[in-house]
Order: sequence, then C-alpha cells, then structure tokens
Amino acid sequence: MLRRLSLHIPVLVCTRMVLASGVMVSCVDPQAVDVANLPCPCASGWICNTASNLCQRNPASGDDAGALADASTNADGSTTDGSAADTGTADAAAVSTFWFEGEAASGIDTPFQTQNDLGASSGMFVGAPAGTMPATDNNPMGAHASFTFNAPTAATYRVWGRVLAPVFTEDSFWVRMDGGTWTLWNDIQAASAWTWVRLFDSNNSQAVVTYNLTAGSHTLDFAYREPASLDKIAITTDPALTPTGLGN
Ligand SMILES: [Ca+2]
Ligand SMILES: [Ca+2]
Repeated sequence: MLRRLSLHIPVLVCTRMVLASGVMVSCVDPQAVDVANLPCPCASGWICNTASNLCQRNPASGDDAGALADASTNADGSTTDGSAADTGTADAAAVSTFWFEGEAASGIDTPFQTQNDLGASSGMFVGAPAGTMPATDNNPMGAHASFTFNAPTAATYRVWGRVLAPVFTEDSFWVRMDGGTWTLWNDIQAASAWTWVRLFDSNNSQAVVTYNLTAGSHTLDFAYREPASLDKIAITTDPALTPTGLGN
C-alpha cells in the first residue's frame, strides 16, 4: 500500500553581496526560517503581504477586522482595516479625544468674551458676563464660539465642558455640531467652582448628546443662552472618559 507523503520542496531565495574578499552568496528557504520580509509563499505562522509579496508574522491578536483604524501598523504593513491580508481579531477601539481651551475658540463675538480667572485652565475662559441679557429661548442665529477638529475615523463623539454655572439663571448654552440643530444645554449644574459636565439635551430629558461623525473636519459651536462660563471642552470617542481637574 502506497502512502502519499507531503514533501516540502525548498524554493531558495538567495542574496548576493560583494565584499572586499570576493562575492558572497547566501540562500534561505522562506518557508523554513523565522525571518520577516522574505518572499511568499510563507511558512506557518506567517502571512503574505499581497501588496509587496513579502512574508510577515501573523499575530494571534492585535490585527484588525473591525471598523476602527489600527492604533499601530498591522502585521501586513497596512494601517487601516480592510486589507486582504488582515486575518486576526479586531483591535481594541482606538480612542480620540480633542481638548480645547474655551478662550481658544474661533469666532468669539458678543455677548461672549474672553475673561480671566485664576481657577480656570490657562487662567482664562469664554462666556457672557452676569447680567448680559435675559435668556434667549429661541435658537440663536449664529455661533459665538467655535471649535474645529479633524476626526481620524468615523465614530460616535461626546462632549464635556468645564463650566462655571453658579445659579439657574446663569447655567446654559446653545450647542450644535456642523451647523445642525441647536441643543439646549440648560440647568447644567449649580456650582460655585469649575465643574466638568457632559453635554446633555434639556429638551430631551437631559439625555446625553452624541454625534455620529464621519472622518474629517467638524465644527462644534457654542452660542449664548444665559450668562455661563466655559473654561475648556473635551470632544471624545471614549464613553468612559470623565475629565477631572483642568483636563488633560
Ligand atoms: Ca438656566
Ligand atoms: Ca481655559
């Protein structure tokens, strides 16, 4: 009875080096050695980068198959999802957080103004002084402070503000993303000290506001509703993030 044998027939890959003492030629079998960047086909535990036709180690995990961009280079040399050689498990979700000083907003205009406070991050904040005007219960015509950022991937973003809102008549803003519908952020939190508060919708049972954003440029606008002070903001994909102190 004949037994069929599976034989590995080496296909050697040779390199030629010119030395002072002469020419040196060294050859290896790419299916039998533990070296990256050898030509395909690849040994067990390695994957073929079809773009370069080179072998690279296939990790048991850390490669991607998910929707988020990799935090680091893939085994196949790509840095984003969807390449032909991706075979591992999904990456941990990449987290993006953008921090802005309120006073660094673009387009700051009346009734907002930048003001000084030793307790504020960078010693300054933006907002309307107490007694500016009554609450504007209608959607504002335009923004009074804007923050533009570049989202690296499509993701869901949340917003935190480091605010000072001492009384109920001085504790609200209008907020919108990319020129969309204004969100009423009212009854923020009566506190005599700067406090991090998550953006919520006062017209929707104080539900936390989330924005599903595409990769690319986006702009978050704040507008006057009542006198309240905005020291700093965080725009983040991390649902577990709760800023403390002065922020990052
Ligand atoms: Ca209020
Ligand atoms: Ca500040």
